[in-house]
Amino acid sequence: MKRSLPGVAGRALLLFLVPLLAACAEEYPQSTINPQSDFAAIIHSLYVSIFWWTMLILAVVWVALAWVLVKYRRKSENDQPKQIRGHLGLEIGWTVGPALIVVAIVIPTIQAVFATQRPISEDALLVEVTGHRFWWEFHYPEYGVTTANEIRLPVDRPVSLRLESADVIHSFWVPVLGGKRDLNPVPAVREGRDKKYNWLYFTPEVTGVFMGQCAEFCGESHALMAKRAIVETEAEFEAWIASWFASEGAAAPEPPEPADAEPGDALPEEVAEARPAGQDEDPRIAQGRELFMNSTCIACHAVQGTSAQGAIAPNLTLFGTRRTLASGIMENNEDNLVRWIIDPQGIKPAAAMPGVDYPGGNWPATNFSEEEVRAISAYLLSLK
Ligand code: HEC
Ligand SMILES: [Cu+2]
Repeated sequence: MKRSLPGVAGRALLLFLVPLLAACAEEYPQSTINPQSDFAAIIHSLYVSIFWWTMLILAVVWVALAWVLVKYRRKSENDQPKQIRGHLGLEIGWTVGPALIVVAIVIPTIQAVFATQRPISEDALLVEVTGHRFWWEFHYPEYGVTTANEIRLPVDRPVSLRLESADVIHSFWVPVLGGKRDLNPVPAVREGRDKKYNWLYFTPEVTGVFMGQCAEFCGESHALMAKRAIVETEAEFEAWIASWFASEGAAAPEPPEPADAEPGDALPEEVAEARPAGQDEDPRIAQGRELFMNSTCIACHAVQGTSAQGAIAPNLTLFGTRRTLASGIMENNEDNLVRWIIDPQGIKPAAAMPGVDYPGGNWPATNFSEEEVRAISAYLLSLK
């Protein structure tokens, strides 16, 4: 196949423009030089200071090089500068010089490692993060809340992420907040020993929606394993927790209390107010709920306060409030959701979910008609 020159030039231009324009994306790009947490700020200032020191070294080297080039340039046919073999001073100089530079880099680096590794305050919000092929699970033991793919964090409260994988190694990375840190499968340990987790500690300092993704190759759809961190005010966060329990009805079970908490002090008061049943009159939603609750969906997915209590796939409580679908790879709207339920593996190769006409995750094809899928989508989007 012959390619015309303009075609090639066009492609080259595109190759150049795509990253350039991607940098102008509306959402915060996945930039490590735009720190929004204490962790990211420590890394960033280390990076900036080392950058300027290396610029200084670069300037010194270039000036010396220019000086040598001019001073020792060839002036005539058989002109040769003085030849030297073995110069102790020079050799010590170019060994000790770089060694000192390495030391100068190592000291602040080690300081930054310790500063970002130390467990933060006692009142840190604990989130247990589990990586799955190819999605993220976020469990808040303090509240008994579980969600997926969009981690919500209150601004200015230290967080402590406990990282674990359900299968292969993944890596948590929301560049503006910090990371990346691996999520490893955590092997069982003998009685009385503590499991060894990886931890990530930081305090988000700015509200906003921040992009992240898996940063350790984990299989076919690794590149489609994104996520969002939603940093919001304390009040918004508390309201989210409350609506999580109020979402589907009165059947909300008590969340497990942490062993050392006073009974009842973990939850905001609104939790008790369940949403009145039957407030949605759209028949499509009712039909969708019926289909969802009577199909294999609930073998894998959970919706708080309903009989759907599957725990091996994303928890779909408050799904209608999610901005994104399928671990942050597309906007959460009805069309995308319908496409996803019909053909998850077409969108995400090797996703462990069945489509309407093929099996997945050890469950058979769901065999829904498009109209049924639309009803299910309407139901899921009504979960707010
Ligand atoms: C075998 C278990 C399984 C079954 C059955 C199943 N799913 Fe899933 N589902 C998954 C997994 C695993 C994912 C995550 C896929 C990924 O992102 O890699 C998922 C993702 C989703 C998502 C996106 C969640 C998010 O956080 O963005 C929706 C919505 C969904 N499934 C709906 C359904 C519906 C509706 C049904 C029934 C028709 C269903 N699923 C049946 C396993 C299952
Ligand atoms: Cu991954």
